[in-house]
Formats: sequence, structure tokens, C-alpha cells
Amino acid sequence: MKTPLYIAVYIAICVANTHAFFISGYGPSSWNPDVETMDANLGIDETFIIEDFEDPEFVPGLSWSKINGDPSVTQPTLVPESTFPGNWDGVQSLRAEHDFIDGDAVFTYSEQLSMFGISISDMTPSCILSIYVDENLVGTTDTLSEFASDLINQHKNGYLWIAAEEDESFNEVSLICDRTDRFYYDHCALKTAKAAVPEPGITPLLGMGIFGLLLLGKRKAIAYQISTSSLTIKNRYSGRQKHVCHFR
Ligand SMILES: [Ca+2]
Ligand SMILES: [Ca+2]
Ligand SMILES: [Ca+2]
Repeated sequence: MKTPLYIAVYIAICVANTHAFFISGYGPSSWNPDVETMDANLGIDETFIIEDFEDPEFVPGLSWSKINGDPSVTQPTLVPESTFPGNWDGVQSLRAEHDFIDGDAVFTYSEQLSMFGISISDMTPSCILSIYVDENLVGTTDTLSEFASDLINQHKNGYLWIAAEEDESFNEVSLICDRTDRFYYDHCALKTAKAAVPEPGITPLLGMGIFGLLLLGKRKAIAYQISTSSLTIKNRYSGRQKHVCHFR
């Protein structure tokens, strides 16, 4: 093959590898006053970093901001359980409000993530939260059939999971409401992409590998590399989610 054809092969692989995130949810019955039991229900193990929103300081690397709130409010508003019984751990949760003081919530982490989980409480039945990952719309809460009305279950709606496909990662999650409403978030679970995502990413590596091997005339080695990568991607996320929407 001539050089332009090598480039066409590389571009075709890049285009085929579109961004993919999995959105899933657990209902209020996954909540448990014993956090260990709740974590087992939610699939959270020791590889996750947890922010419990029990004080204004977040775990290192995690920050919170708002899109449409009062710019003079720079600290997160933590609400005690005596005021609102929607907490998933401890005695406080993070308040966010659309068109109120706090504004919609944007969570950012200093490292790339493969998974992000957070509980949602006090979302009224008519409200739909849009879920953005790195500023791209990837789903909405109305597709999460496990989520419950906030009028029962001590105002707990459910637990939201965002998971990146194996060759993807992200570091920003925005939860945007389509109307005026107030939310409480708690028990944020973060899983870094360190172990799961090769850097600088499988596509550039695959592309570079193909270039190099083609130039060396090792066509059999190329076929093996593509086959191995495809098998790895296929075997990810098999059977873990209760409810999965696959957005591309
Ligand atoms: Ca809490
Ligand atoms: Ca904290
Ligand atoms: Ca509300």
C-alpha cells in the first residue's frame, strides 16, 4: 500500500471509535443506613474514591461549580438531615438549585475518570435532569426507570452512574435541570481511569502501530493487533448494570 492509503486506514479507525458512555440508575431501595451494605448494593468497592459532603472540603481533586447561580456564592451549600431527609450517607448532602442561589451542578475532577456515581434526592416528578459529560449531552434522568418520585422513599430518587467505555474517560459531569427545582446530591463515587484507559489512548496507539507495521511489511502482526483490541472492548461492562442506556 502507498502512504495515502495508510493514512486512510488510520482515519477510518479514528472515525469508527466514537465517544461512548453508559448511563444507569439504581432506585431508592439500594440505599441503606449501613454504608458498607449500600456500597455493595451500588457496586462500589475499595477502588472508588468517595465524597460524602459532610463538610465544605471535597476530596482532593474534586471541585464543584454552578452554571446559573449567584456568583457571590462560592462555597457549596451543605444541608443537614434535620432540614431535609434526602441524605444517602452521614447527616448532610450537597444542595443545588436550578434558577435559585446555588445553580445547576458541575463536578470536575483533576484526573480522568472511568466512572462517576452520585445520589439524587428531591427531584420532582415533572423535572428532567440532563446529564452532560465533558460538556456533551449523554442522557437524561427520565430514561432511568428505577428512579422514584421524591414524594416517597424519604425524598430519595435514586443513584446515578456514568461509566465510560474502555477507551474513553472524562473529568467533568454537569447535571442541568429543565425547570426550577432544588436537588440534593450525596455519596459521590469516583473511579479514576488510570488502570482502565491506556494513555495516550488506544486509537492513536493502534494507528501508530498500524503505520509502523505496514511500513515494515508485517501484515500478519497488524491483523492480530486489531483482533485483540476488539475482543477486549466487547468483554467490558457485561451484566453489571440494572438498567443501561447506551449513548453515542
Ligand atoms: Ca452525606
Ligand atoms: Ca468532604
Ligand atoms: Ca426539588
